[in-house]
Amino acid sequence: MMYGGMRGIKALIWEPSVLDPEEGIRFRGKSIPECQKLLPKAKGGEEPLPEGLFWLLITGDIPTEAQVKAISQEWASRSALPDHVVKTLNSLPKSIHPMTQFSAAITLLNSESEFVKAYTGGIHKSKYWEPAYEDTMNLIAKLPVVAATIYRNIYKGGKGAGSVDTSKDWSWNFANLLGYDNPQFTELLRLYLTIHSDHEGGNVSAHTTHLVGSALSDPYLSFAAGMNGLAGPLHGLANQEVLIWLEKLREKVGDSPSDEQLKEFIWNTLKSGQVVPGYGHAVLRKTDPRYTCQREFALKHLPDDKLFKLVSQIYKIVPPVLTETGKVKNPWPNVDAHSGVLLQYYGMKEMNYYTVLFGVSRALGVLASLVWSRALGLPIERPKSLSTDLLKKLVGAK
Ligand code: CMX
Repeated sequence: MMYGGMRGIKALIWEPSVLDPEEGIRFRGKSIPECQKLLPKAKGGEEPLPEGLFWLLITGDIPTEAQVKAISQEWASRSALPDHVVKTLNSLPKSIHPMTQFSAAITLLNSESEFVKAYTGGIHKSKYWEPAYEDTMNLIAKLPVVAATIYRNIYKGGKGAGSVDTSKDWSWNFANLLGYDNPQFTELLRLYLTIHSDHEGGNVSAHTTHLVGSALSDPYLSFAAGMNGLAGPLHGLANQEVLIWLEKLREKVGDSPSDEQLKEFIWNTLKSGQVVPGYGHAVLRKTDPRYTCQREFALKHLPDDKLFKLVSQIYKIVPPVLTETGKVKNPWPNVDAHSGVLLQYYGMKEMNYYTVLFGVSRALGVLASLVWSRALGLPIERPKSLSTDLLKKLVGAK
């Protein structure tokens, strides 16, 4: 376990969600289809509002429509960015990866931290959770503005697109700031921001946020650290990598390859020592329900899209190939295998940006948990490590 990425070690307390290897994620005991059914929707919409999911993650209860509306208003009213963050973002070269910009802006936002102010002012430790909660609400409120500023700067010549409307929900405002006015894209964003929010505590972005927070670094610094982990290709960056891989595939074999051509391309990826992005998981042992619900969204809204058809064909071919390698523990697709296809369909073609959307969503889960960590008074995290020599002695190896 020590040499194998600590798989299976039960070592963390994480209240908002638990991941079952067969069934996938449950948010406070509720599956994704249950959340889609139970959580409040926007007027005329079918997908859950992420505000409602946040309420569920942090309190354990399904909110009413009025409670969700109150969160939407709260976040819209807290969304303004301080000047130094806007100026810094506007001065960064376009060549800097969107995730690097995202993490830098979040780090800089710690100038606003209520937790830092309270700690410096000598707050009693039993009250840590209160300023941690204020920072959480402020940070989540500001993330769409940060993310959209990065998007407009890098891809749209820095021209802004609308401002935050306090009568609208968080995803509507985010879509508007990004410059998208198709109501179906906004619905997709509501679903996307709901399902990427949390995946229990051991994944890299969640565990990092938790670890850094345990040193009483404020929620901004803790979450920025988590985002640097999300930016790795084996974690959140995989949604970008999937699209890059698909582009290479289309260049090589076109839009309608035969199953044999696909198989050969997949084997070539594996033989060149690379992973098939969007497939496999450290905990899951079945198709990720986050993949399935995005597939259902595609079947409903874009059943004839060429790229969706290709992704569906890949879904049939990759698992048996990965199984044939004899070493991949989970040959099934994860969330990242499907998200990019949907974004492409609605015109968001800039694949390098996709992980930022993942990051905005991930804030809901990891920050809900951070508030609980401070409320429970969890101590600084400090597991024990051993050298190989000591480990050999411990197990009596010669
Ligand atoms: N393609 C090729 N090889 C894969 C593979 C894939 N999709 N998934 C696992 N393997 C390989 C591993 O690299 C490992 O190989 P070595 O023994 O040569 O090192 C072997 O199979 C065993 O790995 P595992 O126990 O099945 O998987 P891990 O728990 O070590 O890793 C993960 C999990 C996700 C990193 C891995 O499946 C992977 O690299 N997938 C592709 C990247 C990806 O989609 N990541 C996103 C995950 C979801 C998310 O966090 O957003």
